Amino acid sequence: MKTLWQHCHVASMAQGTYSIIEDAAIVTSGALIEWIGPRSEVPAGNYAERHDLAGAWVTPGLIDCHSHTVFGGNRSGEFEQRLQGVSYAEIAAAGGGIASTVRATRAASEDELFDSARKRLKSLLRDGVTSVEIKSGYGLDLASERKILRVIRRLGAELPVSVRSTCLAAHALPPEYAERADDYIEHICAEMLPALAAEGLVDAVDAFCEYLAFSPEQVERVFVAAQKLGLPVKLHAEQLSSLHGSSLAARYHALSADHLEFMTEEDAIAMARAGTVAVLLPGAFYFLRETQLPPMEALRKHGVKIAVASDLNPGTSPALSLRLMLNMACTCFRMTPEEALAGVTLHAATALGMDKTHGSLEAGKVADFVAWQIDRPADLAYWLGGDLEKRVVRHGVEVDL
Ligand code: DI6
Ligand code: FE
Repeated sequence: MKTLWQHCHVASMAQGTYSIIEDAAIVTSGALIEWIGPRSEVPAGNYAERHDLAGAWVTPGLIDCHSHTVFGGNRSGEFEQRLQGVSYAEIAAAGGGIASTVRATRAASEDELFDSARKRLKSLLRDGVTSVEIKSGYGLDLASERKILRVIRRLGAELPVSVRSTCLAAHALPPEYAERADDYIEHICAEMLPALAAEGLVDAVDAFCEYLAFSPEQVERVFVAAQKLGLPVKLHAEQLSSLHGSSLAARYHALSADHLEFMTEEDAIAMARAGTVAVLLPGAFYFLRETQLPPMEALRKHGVKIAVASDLNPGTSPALSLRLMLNMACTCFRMTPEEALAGVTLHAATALGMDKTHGSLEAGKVADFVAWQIDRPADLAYWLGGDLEKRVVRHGVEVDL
């Protein structure tokens, strides 16, 4: 069934630039874009449906390529503590931080986790998100990681969004393994990853490379195990210190290295060579009041693709709007609105290994797009959150938000 969408302008984001088509039209056939171009050149045809987009600006559906949407509890109490001057590291050392979310997540039922995550995910969807990556990592034992990953799969099955699931078992050291980080890494590699992968619950494998999490040597063992299972890797790297996790990620041809405030120019060169995407997370930067900026000039100079994501998590980025992250990427990191939009469309798709089918509006790609009632594409990064008037189309069908 062919559908014609017209009376719009398009920022197709092909090649990661606006690639504007004024007075455009889009022909979809089932879930795919069959044709896109100036309205004056629309192929003649028998269209089953015609939609008037009322002068909207059409962009690809937004892609949030880094989130921890599934967790128990929340940490607004720690937010208050931090405002009294207690640091994130001090809270973590006192048993709070990730450990407190792990306790709440282990205690929650699968249905409870689903219900709370569903609400957060719906908030992202109402902001124009049509694809999202969600990580496990608040379970830290086989049964609890499985529970989270099953919830992630269920979110993708029940909500109008394409969901990629990432196993982040190497997020933090669970209490049962206190002082035995190497044993926990061994458990991840020998038991958890093979079991979870065999159950079809894992699309990629992530780890947290940081002095308060896992060393580059430990991360490398996780990468080797992931690659044996044929799973792509990604990494939380250089968020709080410079351990060159991003260079390690590049050596393993990681899809992405994420955070990166403390990365060096050498890391950027390695990532550019490997095609590893730099995923910047301005919500965490803002929420932690970080002052070290990611090296934007080095990333640009060496041609590293830059994505932007919510990092939606209870500790460092309780971000329920991806568009707000666009504004923060521009305001905090001095990205241009065009770079930021590429960061939540084409480059985000690359960070998830789905750029052949998603992330830009081109014939042959999946028909995931948003028709925004805005004056210019830069408006998406300009307004601070809020609910912009829009129509969302996923797989060629209008979504009811
Ligand atoms: N980096 C982060 O910012 C989050 N995880 C990570 O590896 C923090 C997660 C949390 O504090 O709950
Ligand atoms: Fe994260």
